[in-house]
Amino acid sequence: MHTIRTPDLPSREITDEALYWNRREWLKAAGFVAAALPLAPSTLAATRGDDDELTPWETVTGYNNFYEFGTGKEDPKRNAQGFVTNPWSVEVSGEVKNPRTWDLDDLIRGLAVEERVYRMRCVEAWSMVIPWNGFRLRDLIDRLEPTSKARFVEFTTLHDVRRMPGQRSSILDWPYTEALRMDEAMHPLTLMVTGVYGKTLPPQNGAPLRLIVPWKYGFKGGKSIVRIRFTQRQPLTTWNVMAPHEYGFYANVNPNVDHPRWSQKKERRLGEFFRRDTLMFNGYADEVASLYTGMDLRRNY
Ligand SMILES: Nc1nc2c(c(=O)[nH]1)N[C@H]1C(S)=C(S)[C@@H](COP(=O)(O)O)O[C@H]1N2
Ligand SMILES: [Mo]
Repeated sequence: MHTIRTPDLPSREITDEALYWNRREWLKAAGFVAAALPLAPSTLAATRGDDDELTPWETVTGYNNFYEFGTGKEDPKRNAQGFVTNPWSVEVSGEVKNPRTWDLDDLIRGLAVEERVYRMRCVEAWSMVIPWNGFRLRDLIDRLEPTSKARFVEFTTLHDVRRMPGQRSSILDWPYTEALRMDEAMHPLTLMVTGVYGKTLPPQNGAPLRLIVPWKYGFKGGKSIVRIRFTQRQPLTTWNVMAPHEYGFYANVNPNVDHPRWSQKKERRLGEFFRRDTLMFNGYADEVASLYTGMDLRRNY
């Protein structure tokens, strides 16, 4: 049976970086409108600046944070080779109409898959520009029908020491968890990702299912998700528990609020020499600033 985890198009086999570069030139000329690419039902969302060049595939899939497969940037690529993601179950629990465990393919069947090019900003002050494939989290949430009590949604990564050798170390309190407020989760920019560069998501990037929230630091994007839980109370999240003064629940990209040990004003776009200014909400302020009206972002970092 054909899996629908990634856009299963014949063109995908020939989709490589070069094609993306061409497409980028073409889109520039077309001013992003009518992004009806031959054979591609996806939409290339205009969510990046014109000077944002795509980060090469080798960097996107070779420089990763995924402590379950080691703490070095090159560890996940090596140690996640052969990580089996089929079959894959996702438990949906908490404040939801029908709590149950889903087969991933059933869970996401028929949800509209798109391509979105997002700027990614790690709390470590490096950044990339990545063409993700995925569907809006809000579409999945609509399918799951949370109850009126659901105010947050939590994502839990697989905990399996045999398959994730990094979990032999107690560097983090496994399993890795992340969470969003419901309005953040329902925002149209919030993506559940199943692919990158038009290909199935490699394990080092969080296969088969991971979260991407482009206006937040990268650590909010939990990988290899096995549980989605809706809650009334704000869930505990891995980095926040680990180092509460350094990593908050919100983790919005904010050049005005430094990490206690380093500045967040600038970032190094991988592949570039000069550092860039980091933008408020990673450049997505027009779309997301209203989510935080009235909140003190120095306290809610
Ligand atoms: N389960 C899990 N998810 C994780 C991490 C992790 O260590 N474990 N690292 C986070 C951090 S800090 C970043 S910057 C992004 C990196 O995603 P990428 O390697 O696909 O670029 O994944 C996030 N998701
Ligand atoms: Mo990160």
